[in-house]
Amino acid sequence: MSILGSLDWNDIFIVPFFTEPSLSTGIAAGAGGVVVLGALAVMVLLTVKGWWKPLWSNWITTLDHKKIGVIYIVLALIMLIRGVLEAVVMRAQQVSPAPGFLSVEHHAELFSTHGTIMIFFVAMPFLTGVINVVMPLQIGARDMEFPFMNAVSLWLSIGGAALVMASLVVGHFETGGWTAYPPYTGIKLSPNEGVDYWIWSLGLTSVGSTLSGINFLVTIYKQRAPGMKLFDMSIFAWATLCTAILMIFAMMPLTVASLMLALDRQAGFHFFTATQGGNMMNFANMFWLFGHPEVYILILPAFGVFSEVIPTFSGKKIYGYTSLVWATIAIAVLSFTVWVHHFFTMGQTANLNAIFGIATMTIGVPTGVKVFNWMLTMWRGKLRFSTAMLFSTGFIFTFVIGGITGVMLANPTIDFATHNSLFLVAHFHNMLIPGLLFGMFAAVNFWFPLCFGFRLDEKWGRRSFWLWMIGFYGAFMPLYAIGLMGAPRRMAFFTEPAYFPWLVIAMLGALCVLAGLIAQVIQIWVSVKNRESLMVPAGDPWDGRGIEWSLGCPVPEYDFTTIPAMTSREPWVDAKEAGKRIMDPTEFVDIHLPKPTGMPFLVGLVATLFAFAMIFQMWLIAAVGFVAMWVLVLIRSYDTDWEETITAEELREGYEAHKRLVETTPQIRLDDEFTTKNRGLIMETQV
Ligand code: HEM
Ligand SMILES: [Cu+2]
Repeated sequence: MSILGSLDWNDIFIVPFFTEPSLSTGIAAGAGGVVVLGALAVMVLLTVKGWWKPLWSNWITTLDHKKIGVIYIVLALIMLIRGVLEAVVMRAQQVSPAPGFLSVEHHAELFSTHGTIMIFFVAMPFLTGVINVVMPLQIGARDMEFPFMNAVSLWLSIGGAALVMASLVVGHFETGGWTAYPPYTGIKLSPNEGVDYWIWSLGLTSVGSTLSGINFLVTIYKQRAPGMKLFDMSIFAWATLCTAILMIFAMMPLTVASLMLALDRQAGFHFFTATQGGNMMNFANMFWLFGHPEVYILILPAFGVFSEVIPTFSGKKIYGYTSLVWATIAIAVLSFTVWVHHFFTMGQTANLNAIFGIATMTIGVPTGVKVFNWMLTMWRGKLRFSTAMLFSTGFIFTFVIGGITGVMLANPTIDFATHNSLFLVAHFHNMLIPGLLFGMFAAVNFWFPLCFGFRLDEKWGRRSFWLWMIGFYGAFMPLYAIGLMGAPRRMAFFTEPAYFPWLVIAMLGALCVLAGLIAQVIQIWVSVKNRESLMVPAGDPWDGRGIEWSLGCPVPEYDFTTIPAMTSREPWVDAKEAGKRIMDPTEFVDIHLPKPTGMPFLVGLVATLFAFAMIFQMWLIAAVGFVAMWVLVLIRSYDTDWEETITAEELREGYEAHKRLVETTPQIRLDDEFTTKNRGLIMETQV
C-alpha cells in the first residue's frame, strides 16, 4: 500500500478530459481549473498588495466574534456562487435535447454537491455568521463564552468546504444526493472516493456546528447583561437559543450516521447491509432525525432576523412578543417529532404515517402565529421599504405559498403521489430560498454597518431583491406544475415533450437568480467604493430598536465600553424617547479579551489534512493528522498567557470619543434615511 493511498493520476481533474474528451469532462476540467486558478489569483493578489500579514493578524488569528461572523458569511457567499452556478448548469442540461450534454454521473454529482453545499456550506455558515455578529451585541456580552472554540468551529467548517472544493480538483464527489442513502452509497455500488468526500466534509462541519451550538447556548445562559431576564431578550436572541439547542441535539445523529457509513465502507461493517443483518432504515431514521430539525436550524435564525427588521422599518414594536417566543419554542420542540414524513413511502404502517402526518401539520400552527405577528407589526405602521424590509416582506408572501404546499405534502396519501417528484423540489426551495436566503440577505443589508461602519448601497440592493424574487418564481413555480404531471426529481434528462416549456421557464428563472447574485456582488463593490458617503459613525442608521445600535459603527473590538443596564426589553428605544442619543454609562472596569492566536487555524488545517487522508485511505498521514490535532489542543490547554487587558481608562476614552462624535453628527429625519445625509443619527424615535 502506497503512502498516497488510493490516489492516482486519473483523479487529477484534467486527466479524464484527455482520456475521454467530451463536453461533460470539459466542464468538469473547467470547474477544476477555475478552483485552481482562482486560488492562485487570490494568492497573487495577496502577495502583490502585501495583504498576507494583515490577513493573518486581523482575520485568520482573530477570536473576535464579529470578525469570525464575517468570515463565516464570506464563506457562505463564495459557496453560494458555486451552488447557484451548479443549479444553472443542471437547468441547462434539462432543456437541452435528451440525453443532454452532461453524463448521467456528472449530473448526479452536480445535484449531490449542489444540495450538500447549499445546506452545509451556504445555509449553515451564513446563519452561524449572522448569529456570531449579532447575538452577543444584543444580549450585552463582550464575546462568546468560548472564543477559542468559536474559532475552531469556524476553521472546521472552512475545512469541510475546502474538501468539497477539492473534489473538483482531485477525484470525484458522490452521486447519491445530499442524503447519501445506502445501499447505493455502500462500497459495492459507490466504490470510488465520492461518498468519503461527503462523509468527511460533513464530519468536519457537523462537529463544528455542534460546538457552535454549545457556544451559543452557554453564551446566552451566562453572558447576558446584568438584569436581563430571558424574556427581556430580543426575538433574534430567542431564535438563537432555540437554534443552539437544535444544533446540539440534531447534529449528532448525522455525525454518527455518517461515521457508521464510513465503518461500513472502509472497515467491512454491515450496519446498513440488509443481507448481513444490517438495516438501511437505521440510516434513514438517523439521517432525518438530524434532517428535520436541521430545516428549523436553517429557518429559525431567519425568523429571528425578520422579527428585528420588520418592527424597525414599520416604526413599531414587535406585535405579540410572548406569543412569538412561545411559537419559536414550540417549533423547536415539535421539530423532533416529525422526521418520519421524509419516508412515508418506505414501509411503515398507515397508522404510524398518520401520526407523523398529523404531527407535521401541527407545526403549521406556531408558524402561522408568527406570520400573523409579522403582519400585525406592519399593520398601520409607517413602512419604509429598505432592501432588508423588501426581503422580509417578499419572504412573508412567498413563504406562505411554500408552507401551504408543505401542509399538502404532510398528508401521507398525497405524499405517496408526489414523493420524489419535482413538486417536492419546488416545495423545499420555496421554503429555503425565502425562509433562509432572504432572511440572511435581510440580515446582511440590515447589520452590515455594525461590522464595517458604512451602509450597503440601496439601489443595487433593491435591484438584487427584485431579481431574486422574480427569479425564484420563474425557477420554481414551473416545477410544481411538472411535478404534479409526474416528473421525478434527480433526472439527468426528460423525454416527455409536455415538460419542455416549463423547463425553459425554470431555466430563465435560474438565470434571473444568477443575475440577482451578480447584482449583490455589484452592490458590495459599489458600496466599498462609495464607503465615505455611506459612513454612519454615530451608529444608528435605521432608527433601530436593539442595543446593538447604541455602540457606534463599526462596533469597537470590545463591543461595550460599559455593559448596559437592561431595565426593559428595549432600553435603547427608552433612552431615545427620553431624548438621549447615547446610553448612560454604568461603571468602567478593566476587561480581559483573549489574544489573537493561529492555533484554531492550525487545528482546522490538520483536521482537514486528516479528513483528506481518510478519503483517499492514506492511513499513515491520517494517523499523523489525527494525533497532531489533539496535540495542538493540548498545547493550547497549557498556554497561560492568552489574555490581553483593556483598561478602564481606555474604555472611558472610547466612551467619550463616541459621545463627542454623536454630539457633532448632524441629525436627520426618517425621510432622509436612504440619502447620504444619513450619518447614523436619526431624530425621530418610533413608538
Ligand atoms: C438559487 C437558486 C437555486 C436553484 C436554481 C436551484 C436548483 C436546483 C435544482 C435544479 C436541483 C435538482 C432538482 C432535481 O432533483 O432534479 C436542486 C436540488 C436541490 N437544491 Fe437547489 N437550487 C437553488 C437554491 C437552493 C438553496 C438555497 C438550497 C438550500 C439552502 C437548495 C437545496 C437543494 C437541495 C437540498 C437539493 C436536493 C439535492 C438532492 O437531490 O440530493 N437549493 N436545486
Ligand atoms: Cu421534515
